[in-house]
Amino acid sequence: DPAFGAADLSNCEREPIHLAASIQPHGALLALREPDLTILQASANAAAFIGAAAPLQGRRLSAVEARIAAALAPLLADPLDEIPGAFRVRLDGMVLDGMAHRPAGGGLILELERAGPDENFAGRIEPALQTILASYAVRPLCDEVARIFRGLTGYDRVMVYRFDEDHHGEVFAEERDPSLEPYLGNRYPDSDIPQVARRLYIRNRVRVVADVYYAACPLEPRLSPLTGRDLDMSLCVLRSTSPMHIQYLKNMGVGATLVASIMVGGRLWGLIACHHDSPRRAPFALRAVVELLAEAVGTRIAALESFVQAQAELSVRRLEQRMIEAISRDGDWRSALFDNPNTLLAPLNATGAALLFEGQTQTTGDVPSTAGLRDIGQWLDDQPRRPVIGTASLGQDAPGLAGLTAVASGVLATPISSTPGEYIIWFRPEQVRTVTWGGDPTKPVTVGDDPRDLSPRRSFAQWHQVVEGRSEPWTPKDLATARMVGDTVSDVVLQFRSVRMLIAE
Ligand code: BLA
Repeated sequence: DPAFGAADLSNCEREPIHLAASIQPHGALLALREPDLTILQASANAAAFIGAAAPLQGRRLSAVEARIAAALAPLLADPLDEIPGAFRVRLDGMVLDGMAHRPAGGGLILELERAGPDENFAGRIEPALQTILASYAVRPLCDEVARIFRGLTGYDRVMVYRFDEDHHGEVFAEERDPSLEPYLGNRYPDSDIPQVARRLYIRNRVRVVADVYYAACPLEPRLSPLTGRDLDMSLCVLRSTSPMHIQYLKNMGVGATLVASIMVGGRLWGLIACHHDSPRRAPFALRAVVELLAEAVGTRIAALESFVQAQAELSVRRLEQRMIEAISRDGDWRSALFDNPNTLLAPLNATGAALLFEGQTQTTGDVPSTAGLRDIGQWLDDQPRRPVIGTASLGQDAPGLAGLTAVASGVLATPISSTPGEYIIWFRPEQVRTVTWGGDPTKPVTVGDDPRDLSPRRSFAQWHQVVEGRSEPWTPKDLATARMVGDTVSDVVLQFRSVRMLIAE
């Protein structure tokens, strides 16, 4: 694996970003031995930062700066493993925020930053929370979040960046200074945020780059005397950011960032990314508010998503009722599926749907030709029989059907009887057809492997390559809804067939 800072485009997925061995220089870091709080490692700027004589290594914190040791002492009874403890301390002519936690590998990490101006955030939290918790759908919620965070943080661009089932990202909401190029709606490949970073962001929910042009300040000595290895900086707020990502930000013209994780049901749903065009610090108090609000956003999204699922269930129940009514009224259930295009399309967020039944096809929305539908029916019959069969890349799974991918890259089918060839099928188009780039699309970008080219423009082009021939992925909820429709229609078909038999006798 590459060492920190030595990754290139081929192996950045495995860069150990938590072993940075250096910090951003707007604060200072001390690694201490417990219980005597002897300083084992210090960032190269630490002595100057707290106004103490160098070297600090080998001395006790209480001897170096008794006021810091006294402020830290009450926290030491806490576990400080996943949740750092915080304190404030007044030294000669400055106020510092301190954060302490116990990293894997032992010892105690103490980070110090200058406290922010005495901003009173309390009055901002309550209305923000109310807006977040009262929002009625995910999109308006995210629009509000971008607005709230821009007002709260003062950064000049705030994006809600949302991940899909395949971990690709989309700028889902944005609030920005009018002079900036919009990124709203743009899509980026999963490789822009390596898995190692995503795993880290589940534990460490708020990150800051105070000045993209910083010179990293090394830990001295580099290796922890406790373990003989690099210090695990996963939970450090001053952790030096991967140079890969820094290059990306520089190419984007960004001067500073503040990013919070949005967690929904234990997974990383997305990020709230705040960018500023010049250096900008996010002091502890602001980060604490950001973390709280991001938590509320995740909670609200979880509630709204289960609400959407409940609505889908309700609409399938209604559909069942309408099919039964249609049988008694028209002697057929099919009209209930097709009298309104939304009946089939909306619950699955599909652009087309088809019913293959007793050798006939009925459709709504954008679907392949009748011949294409029959070929898809044949292909479905050849698959192992399952309650739902889905693909987001038909052309890849069924090369013979590659000609259909413009409207049907995404196919989701559910059998509606035990007879082969009888399905309800939903379609989604190739997603690159549905997404446009906010910049100048006439200037093509070649995706080479030079990290100096990293930028949203390049990544958007890369995303195009990655998702060519693919639709928006079907989510587990889509599969569940499709299955529910399939089960319901199967029941109705059974009843319909036995009623018809009775009448025929
Ligand atoms: C991290 N890359 C990130 C983060 C974002 C992006 C949001 C998280 C930063 C954080 O949470 O603090 C990507 N930022 C974007 C995108 C937009 C944006 C897409 O504003 C679009 C508007 N990055 C690459 C490539 C590699 C890479 C190709 O683009 C590797 C080969 C690496 N990105 C990379 C790494 C991190 C990262 C290593 C982790 C940075 C860290 O926390 O140290």
